[in-house]
Amino acid sequence: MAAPSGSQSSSDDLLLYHCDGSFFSMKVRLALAVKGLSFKKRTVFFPIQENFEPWYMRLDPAGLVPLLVHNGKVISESTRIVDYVDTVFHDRGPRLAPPVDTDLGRRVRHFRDLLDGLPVELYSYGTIYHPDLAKDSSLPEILRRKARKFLSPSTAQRLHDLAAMHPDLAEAYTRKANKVAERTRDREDRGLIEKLLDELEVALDEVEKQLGERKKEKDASGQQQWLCGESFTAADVMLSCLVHRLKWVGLSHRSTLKRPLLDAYYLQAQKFPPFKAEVMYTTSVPYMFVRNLPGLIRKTAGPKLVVWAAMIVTVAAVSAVALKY
Ligand SMILES: N[C@@H](CCC(=O)N[C@@H](CS)C(=O)NCC(=O)O)C(=O)O
Repeated sequence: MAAPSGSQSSSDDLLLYHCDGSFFSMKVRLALAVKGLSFKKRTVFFPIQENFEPWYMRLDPAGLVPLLVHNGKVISESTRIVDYVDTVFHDRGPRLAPPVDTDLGRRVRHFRDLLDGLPVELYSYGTIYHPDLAKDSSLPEILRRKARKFLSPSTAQRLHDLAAMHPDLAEAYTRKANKVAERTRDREDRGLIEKLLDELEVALDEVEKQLGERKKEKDASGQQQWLCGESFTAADVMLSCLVHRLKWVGLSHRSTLKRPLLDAYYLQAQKFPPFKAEVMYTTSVPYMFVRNLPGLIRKTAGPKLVVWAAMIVTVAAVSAVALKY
């Protein structure tokens, strides 16, 4: 989609390396959609640890998604990406991070910092390692198993092997191997996860209080409100994705079930078209399965297998139709 006239930058050259179910990827997809920017997506397949491949580590030595490439410029870190597109495409869509010399801007900055500082990854993996901390998780057991494997000692070993095979990336691989080992320790530490969940609740209590202010404004003006005001901002990018993630991993009893305004906020987000498209659908398990399977087969078994599979499905479909009539 070409930028409308008057726009200084075209979004045509935006390429997002992402993964459907990744929390930080969904933040960026949502921000891009709210800004109304068109972008190409390239899935980085976690089940086969594609983010460890040398071509990807050369793009991002941390080996993480999301990663945005705009006109050849590589930007990592979800919050930086959101700020980047908000600044470069300041004339497209709403301002996600309004200037901090306004009340709205200061509020957005405060809540965004508060929520950005939460260790979301440890909530997800903490409940995968300690399933009894979760209730009614929507995460299928197969994904939990995959996630546990992702952090097994064999993963750290694989990274050390890759460091030996690719001397130019040795430092990056070794750093990543150490990080995997450190994260595994944190995730296994039940006491730490429980403490982090208690701290999460303190932050959500502050959010609930702020939503109370918005409710008063809505009652007075009749205008729909988000976390900081009438417009959907960077603070909402983070909050809506966070609440969705907490529900996904079975932590609603620590979040929306205890906080009616947060619950109403989540219902409102679910009706917001960019959220529906880039967060809800893309994290539904059937969608992820159908969308990612062909790419995964192509990557692991080669293009020939995909052609054969397509031919078999076509022949089967034609035969089924022919036999019926
Ligand atoms: N601080 C980074 C975190 C990115 C991150 O942790 N991404 C996860 C997926 S949600 C990832 O790439 N994990 C793969 C790995 O740790 O090897 C951001 O905000 O973008």
